[in-house]
Amino acid sequence: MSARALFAAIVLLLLVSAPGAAPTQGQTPRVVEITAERFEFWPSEITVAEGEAVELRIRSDDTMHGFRIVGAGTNVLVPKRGKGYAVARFTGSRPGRYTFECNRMCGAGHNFMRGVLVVGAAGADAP
Ligand SMILES: [Cu+2]
Repeated sequence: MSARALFAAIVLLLLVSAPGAAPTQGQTPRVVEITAERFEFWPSEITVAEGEAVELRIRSDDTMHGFRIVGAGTNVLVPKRGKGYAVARFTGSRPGRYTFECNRMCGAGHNFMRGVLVVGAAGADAP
């Protein structure tokens, strides 16, 4: 292996392994405020561009709730009203629909308390 090829391999390794060292397009995450209230999230549909990073700030308007993005490994506890908010970060790595839901029993309508993160393809405006 030539020195140049070795160097290229090392650079590639560094690029691949550095966690969060190169945020997409170098932007800070867009902040999205979400309100949780029996038995819904508002807004219940959030559009994220492909590759875009968002910081979700979830505030409760009543009791404690949970916030889980299905399949994304995101799971936070939303404190009750007046006690601040929960923060969840999400990056729209690939286009699709990602369901989020309350995962802390909060009453009769708990199972219906959900919403969706819609990741649109780059350059396309989601409806
Ligand atoms: Cu709930």
